[in-house]
Amino acid sequence: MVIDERKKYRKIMRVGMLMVAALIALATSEAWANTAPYVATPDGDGVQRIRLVGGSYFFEPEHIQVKAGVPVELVASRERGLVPHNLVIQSEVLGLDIEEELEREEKVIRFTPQVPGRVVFYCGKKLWFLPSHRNRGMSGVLEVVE
Ligand SMILES: [Cu+2]
Repeated sequence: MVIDERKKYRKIMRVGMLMVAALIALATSEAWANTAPYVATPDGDGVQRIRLVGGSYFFEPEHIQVKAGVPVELVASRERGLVPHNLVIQSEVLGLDIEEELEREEKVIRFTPQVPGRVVFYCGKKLWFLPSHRNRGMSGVLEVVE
């Protein structure tokens, strides 16, 4: 009897561990991993201007490539709907500390990355116990090249 209980306990633990592993895999899967980048080309005034739209639960484009040392303007907005979204881009290396609410109206976010590198941008919204928007796929990557 005691042995049966132990077996049952071990089985429950194994299933539990598998579920935790699956959740971790889900949480760390980023959709942009294999996408071709949207390569910004400077406008006439030398600014790399990129229109970025956030929605439930995506960013378009989700992989952006810009040149280091050239000013960037993200013209950011969110799609129609009631769900609030924001844009978070934080990287000490790239000198970026951006956290902006996304509105229906376009908002211009300006910065000039000085060094090459990569940073994941994402929506920082989360409702109650539901998975965060980031974990639901609302993330992308900003790649800064020489
Ligand atoms: Cu969001």
